[in-house]
Amino acid sequence: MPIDCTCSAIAAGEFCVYYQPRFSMKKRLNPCAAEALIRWSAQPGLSPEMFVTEMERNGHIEALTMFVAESVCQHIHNLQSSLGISPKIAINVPPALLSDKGFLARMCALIAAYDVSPELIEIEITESSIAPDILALVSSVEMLRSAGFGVALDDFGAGFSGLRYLDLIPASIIKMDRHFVSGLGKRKTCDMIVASVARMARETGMIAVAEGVETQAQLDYVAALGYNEVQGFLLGRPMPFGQFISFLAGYRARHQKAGTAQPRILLPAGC
Ligand code: G
Ligand code: MN
Repeated sequence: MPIDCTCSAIAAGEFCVYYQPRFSMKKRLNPCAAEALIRWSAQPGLSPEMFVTEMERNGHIEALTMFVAESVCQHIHNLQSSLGISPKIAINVPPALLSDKGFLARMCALIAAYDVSPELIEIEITESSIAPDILALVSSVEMLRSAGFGVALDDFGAGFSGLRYLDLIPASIIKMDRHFVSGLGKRKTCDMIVASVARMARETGMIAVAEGVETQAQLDYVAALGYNEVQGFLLGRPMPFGQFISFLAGYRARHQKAGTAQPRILLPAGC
């Protein structure tokens, strides 16, 4: 890659974090969480897939991930103090970094510095690269869960992990890859896979999230299968933090006007 994907670009403030909301099926599609997504503001033409892959290769992914984690903690702190809102936010972490013993300590130091509860942070295990040591990964996930963090199997069904991860890793959330969601009603295999994952999640007590929901038909389909939450362009695109604040504030204003009950995570008592 001709562009210099290194820590100096992070230090120069060239990156920012966008947020894509996730919605609860049970609670009339209330926003219940969001995924933090890195964007290279100084290189808008470069897709995150391209530079994240390059940084996983050149060893700068740890710095990038910790930049996202710190931004997320800062933003949660900001939302708590300015709006009284405590959103649950997911961070994408490659398995090699997650397996590193120091990762948990760094996450604990960050949440302590910004006074953020671990229950508000969800670690998504990405499937873009293979786990170098599955047992080390399992042990890291166990420690993260014991410390109170949520852990998600991201892009489930795509990439490197699949059923072996499901068997071994004590995750709390499973995110059905958007490839299979996009094939719903079109390909029998997608219908079967998306249905089986809903069932596996239910039977193992995991939260099932359908990713990449772009149409009402897909939303209806995953709702009928019992998915707990949805994420996708139909309901919300990734947005900069400023817009995310307005989205949450606007949602709260509409909600209060309607005089309905307070939703679960975003609007704690007293807001
Ligand atoms: O792999 P992961 O699920 O973390 O990827 C998130 C990426 O998926 C983001 O870049 C986001 O823009 C993209 N994305 C989110 N929702 C949708 C969707 O409904 N359709 C498509 N095609 N992409 C989506
Ligand atoms: Mn993800």
